[in-house]
Amino acid sequence: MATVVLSGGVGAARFLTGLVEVMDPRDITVISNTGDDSEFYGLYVCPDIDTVIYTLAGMVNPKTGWGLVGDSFRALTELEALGCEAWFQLGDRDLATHIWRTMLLRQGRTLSQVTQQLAQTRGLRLTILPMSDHPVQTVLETEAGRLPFQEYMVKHRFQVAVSNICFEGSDKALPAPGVLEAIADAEQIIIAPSNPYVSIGTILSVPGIRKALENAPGKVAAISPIVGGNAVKGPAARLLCELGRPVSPLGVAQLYHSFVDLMIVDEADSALLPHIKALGMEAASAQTMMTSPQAKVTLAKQVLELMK
Ligand code: FO1
Repeated sequence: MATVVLSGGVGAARFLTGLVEVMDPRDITVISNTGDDSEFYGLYVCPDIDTVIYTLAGMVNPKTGWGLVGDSFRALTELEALGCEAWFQLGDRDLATHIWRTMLLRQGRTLSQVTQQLAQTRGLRLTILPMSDHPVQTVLETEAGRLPFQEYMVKHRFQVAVSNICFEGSDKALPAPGVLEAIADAEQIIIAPSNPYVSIGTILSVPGIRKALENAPGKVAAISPIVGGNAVKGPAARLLCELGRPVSPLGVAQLYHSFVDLMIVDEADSALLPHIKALGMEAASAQTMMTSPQAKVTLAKQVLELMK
C-alpha cells in the first residue's frame, strides 16, 4: 500500500524502523526535512536525512539517535586545534558521508539524486526524498538574535526564548521531484512524531506541499511527538509554549488541523481525545513511546490498523 511518511530526525527514524518491519519498504516514500541542513568546514551536512538512513541501515549511535555507532572524533579535534569552532559533533566516519555528498553536489547532482544513491548504497529499499532540492534554512528569532537551526539546537541547546520561526529560501523553493506525486498517489500518509514547527512545519513551508496534503485522496494521520506535556526529544514542548499553543497533542493537532484526518496520541494523553475531535478530526490513542525494537513494531502496526 503506497505510504508517505513526513519525517524529521530521530523520532521519525525510530518510527520508520518499526514500519519497515510491518510493510514492504518499497511501498514507503519518506519526505525529509532539510531545513536543518548546514555547512560545516565546507561540507554539506543533512542531519535528518542521515539520521533516517543510518538508523534504518542499523548504523546509528543508539545513545544519541544521530551519528554513527562507535565513531571517533579525531578530525574534529584537529580542526579545533587549527582554530575552528567544533561544537557540532561530526564523527570521522560520518565525515565520509558529508565529503561524498558535497563532492557529488559540486559535480552537479541534485540533493534528491545524492540522497537516493546514499540510501541505496546503505542497502535501503524505501525511497527517501528531500522536501526540496533548493536550499531552505530554518532560522529562529530568539532573545540571542537570529539563529540558524543547528546553532539554536546544539550550540545554545535550545535554552533561548523563541519569538518567531522563519524558513529562509522557502518562497523560492520547489518541492523535490516526486514529492507532490507521492502525496497525490499515496493511499496513506503518516506525519511522523517529529517537531511540528521545525521539522514538519519546515516541510509545509515549501510551496505546494501543504495544499497537496489538504487535497490528498489518501488518509492522513499524525503521531504526536508530545507525551504527557513533554517532548519525547528536542525543543517541541518549549516551542509550543513560547509560540502560544497548548503544550500537548492538542497544540500539535491545532497546527495540523487543515490536513490531518486522524491524530494519534499516547495513552497517557487519552483525556485529550474529545478536545482533539472537537477540531474536526478523528483521534485515537496508542503506546507511542518507542523504548524497544518491539515497541516500534507495535506502534507501526497500531498506526496502520487505526488508519484502516
Ligand atoms: N545533535 C546534537 O545535539 N549535538 C551534536 O553535536 C550533533 C551533531 C550531529 C552530527 C551529524 C548529524 O547528522 C546530526 C547531529 N546532531 C547533533 C543531531 C541534529 O542536530 C538534530 O538532532 C537534528 O537536526 C534535528 O532533527
